[in-house]
Amino acid sequence: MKKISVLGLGYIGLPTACMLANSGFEVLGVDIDEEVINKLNSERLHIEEPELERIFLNALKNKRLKVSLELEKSDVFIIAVPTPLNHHNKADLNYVISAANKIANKIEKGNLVILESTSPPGTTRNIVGNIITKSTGLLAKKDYYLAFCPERVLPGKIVYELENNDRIVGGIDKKSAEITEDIYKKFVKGKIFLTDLETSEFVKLAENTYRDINIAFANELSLICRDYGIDVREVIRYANMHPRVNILNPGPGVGGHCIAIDPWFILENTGRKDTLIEKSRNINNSMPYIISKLVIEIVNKYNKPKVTIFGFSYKENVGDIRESPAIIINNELIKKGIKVSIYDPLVINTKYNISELEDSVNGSDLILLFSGHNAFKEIDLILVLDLMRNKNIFDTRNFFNKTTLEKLGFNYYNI
Ligand code: SAJ
Repeated sequence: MKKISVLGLGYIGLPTACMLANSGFEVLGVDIDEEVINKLNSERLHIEEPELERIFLNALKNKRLKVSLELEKSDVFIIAVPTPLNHHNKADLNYVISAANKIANKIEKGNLVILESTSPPGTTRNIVGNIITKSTGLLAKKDYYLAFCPERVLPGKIVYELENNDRIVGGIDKKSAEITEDIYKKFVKGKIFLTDLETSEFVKLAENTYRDINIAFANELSLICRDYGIDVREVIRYANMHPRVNILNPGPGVGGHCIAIDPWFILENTGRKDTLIEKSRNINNSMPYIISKLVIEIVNKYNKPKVTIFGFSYKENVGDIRESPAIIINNELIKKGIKVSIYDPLVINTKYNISELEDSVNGSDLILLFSGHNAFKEIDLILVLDLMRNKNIFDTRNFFNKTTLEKLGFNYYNI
């Protein structure tokens, strides 16, 4: 039986560690955050994700999963740490570097090192590989195996997609890719494709960049449709009936720690200027400012206006507010002296002004629907209408039915 260490117990590392443990491996999960380790050791999760608790408790019950602040000798090391964006739109690889150094202290001949964290092309070979060689003298290919195996799972469906999505494995050589495949195929029901390191790193970035550009196109269409007085949602709905057209949805901006970041990683080592990728990023980044401006235009006519944001997370049905464009909207409105209250039952432990439903809408002049959580379908809109001072609703996701809301007495706005 192989011993696998997973470095980084966040949204990807923890579910992956649980999956591996439930597939029969002896797994050590390692994290630098003492609070995370303490929580997990007392059988509590530090992140919310459907099905995660079930597989975590199962892994503990089977006594296959241990978590610790300290890394141990292992047959396989999987790096699943964050790769955030720095202020110059470059990858901050400090967590990867630190994980590689830890592995360098424990690695032995014949071990396998896998990077899962989304990274600019070349990171596995030039950062992880070089750190290990420099500090141990061990050479990838000759003395140990090295691979990149990107996660491709959707927050909100991580456990399901970990099991069911196809995987792309890049190896420094064929053998590295093959032994990585042997591990993942223990729990992955999708297909596993083998390629080289840089191709697999690039594939991951290309996927998220494709989505970002598609959303930017939808957002640009929404602005152009405004000029014409046409409903962009209807345009997209009809256009998508064409068998080779699939336009995504316009919205109040692209958030999260993947799609808003990865397009920059593609550009990182190229020096290319004036790219479609960068322009798309800029269009998506401009959306929360455009929405803020439209909202300000509506509420500015009121004395001491108040706006209520419904849904603060970066997208529907998750509690994650990392890179949420709602934060920008919140700040822009506050800058203009507008009072903002937030209703989001999924967001916990935040410094932002989150209230219960009734408090959040009491005396409000406008509801801004930012993320369309399923739970909002149950809201008693008549009660809400009653509590509001002015009955405006700005629906950035086409979440509500316009006719229904207008019949109830709302002034309905969208992008
Ligand atoms: N969004 C729109 N319009 C759309 C779809 C999304 O404005 O039509 C916005 C969302 O509201 C959100 C942002 O884009 O703010 C990103 O949401 P998402 O659901 O598109 O993606 P993520 O960031 O939650 O997950 C993505 C996924 N990548 C792809 O679908 C290609 C996931 O499979 C990746 O594993 C994940 O990034 C990751 O970790 O890289």
